[in-house]
Amino acid sequence: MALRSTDPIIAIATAPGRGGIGIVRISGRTLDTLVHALFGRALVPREAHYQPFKDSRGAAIDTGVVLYFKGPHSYTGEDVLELQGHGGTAVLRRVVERCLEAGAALGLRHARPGEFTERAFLNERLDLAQAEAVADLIDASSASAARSAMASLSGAFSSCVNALARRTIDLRLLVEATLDFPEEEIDFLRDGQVAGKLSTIRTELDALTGQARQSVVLRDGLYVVLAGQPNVGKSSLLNALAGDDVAIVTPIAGTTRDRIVHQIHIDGVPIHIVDTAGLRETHDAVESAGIERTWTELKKASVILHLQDIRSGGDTLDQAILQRLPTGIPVLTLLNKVDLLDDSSASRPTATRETESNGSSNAELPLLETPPKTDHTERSPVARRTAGAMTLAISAKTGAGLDALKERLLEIAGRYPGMESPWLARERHLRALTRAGEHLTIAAEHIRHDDEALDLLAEELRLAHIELCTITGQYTSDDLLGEIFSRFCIGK
Ligand SMILES: Nc1nc2c(ncn2[C@@H]2O[C@H](COP(=O)(O)OP(=O)(O)OP(=O)(O)O)[C@@H](O)[C@H]2O)c(=O)[nH]1
Ligand SMILES: [Mg+2]
Repeated sequence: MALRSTDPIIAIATAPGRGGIGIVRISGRTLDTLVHALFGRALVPREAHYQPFKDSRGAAIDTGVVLYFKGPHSYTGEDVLELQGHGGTAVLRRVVERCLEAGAALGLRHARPGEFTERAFLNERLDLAQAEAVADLIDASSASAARSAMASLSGAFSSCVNALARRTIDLRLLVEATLDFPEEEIDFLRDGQVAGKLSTIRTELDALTGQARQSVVLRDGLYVVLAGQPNVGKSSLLNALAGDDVAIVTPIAGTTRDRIVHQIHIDGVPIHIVDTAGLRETHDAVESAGIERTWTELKKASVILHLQDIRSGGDTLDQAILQRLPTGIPVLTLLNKVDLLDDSSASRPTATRETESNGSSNAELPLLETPPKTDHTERSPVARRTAGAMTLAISAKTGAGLDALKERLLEIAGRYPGMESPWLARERHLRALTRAGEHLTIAAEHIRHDDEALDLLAEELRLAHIELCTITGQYTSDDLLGEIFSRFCIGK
């Protein structure tokens, strides 16, 4: 892909469909001749010109406002022309066609997705993290995500990364200068200066990584997968959390076959709830295919909700499911249908007759950290799996326990009330920060072991520095750029 081509480019910048205003945007090294061809005169940069947009025979296609920005004082750093007309698909297409015709001699062509922002990056109007924030701002689905994306776009995240990169450079200079005087190496390491500086960088990097991790959850959300035997109420829970009839619910075991994903927000945190086919032995080919998908989804989960029927929870099938769940992913055991508990279990602290009879749908049921001593839960695999495991009694039907469930999900997301990520980071940034941290760990080992490996220490610092630079795009391959910008919408 000719990523760095400098042909002038054009695209409709507004969303497809009908709208009050539609904007066609053009960017190129120099657009003065195109301006002349289109409007028969020069346009004063940064002034609004009310203009007819005419076809080649002089007939009006539309009338609107034209803005001309001379590079480098523009979004892309090149000359940028914006034609703001009426927001109809056909009229905007005609404007684009007319511009392509008038700009044919210049080589004007349709822009690829993200190509305007890519040019802004290549012309150093934005660094890479800021360019990514443009897409994140457009994609932000909650007010807090939009605020954080805006902070990243204005450079808040980049400046944290740059500050860290500068400190790393200082340390590299110190270490590399000493490389020239090998006899002083050991003293140099022993005087603690390097260790001190390294540990300061480490502390800052860890803080930044923690914030980035928080921010990735804010941006990408939690991937919460519902799993359990057929008929335990997975689809009912999805519907209850979504507040909508998203999935089909029937008393027939094996209702859900395909995976169903629905996004909700809890306290501004996006949560993707994934409903899956119930897990059991089956000879039905379609159901088996569904069950295969369930296991695939479970591997991708950030949290697994293991649903069980509270009346039979923890039976051998539940145990077998629990054994097969992927390790390293937090599992919440949900004992569903608490509304169906009969009188004999009225001693349960979590589900009483009153809860059901007064119809309260938001009755708060406490977390069952210690399983109550009843037949139902003695068999349930409460807290047998991991230290992080938790059990909660809920009713997808009445809504009991769902507030506690939401709270728990927010805790797992690492979020507490009022907390907001100061900027928006992506998984890519988090990976780079983590890798930088790994290089610093190895660097610290070299110092600690006093192994005269100053050159190895220098190399680890260099690698950590490069990782930081990939975030802002100072060291970035064309492949990565292609991948990042291709995910933008056209016209941005
Ligand atoms: N009383 C009561 N019934 C429930 C509750 N949750 C689900 N049900 C009923 O249980 C039956 C099965 O519910 P589903 O939500 O379809 O169960 P599922 O786990 O998605 O089942 P499959 O898709 O077959 O795996 C339906 O008749 C629901 O109305 C609950 O909390 N209380
Ligand atoms: Mg279902």
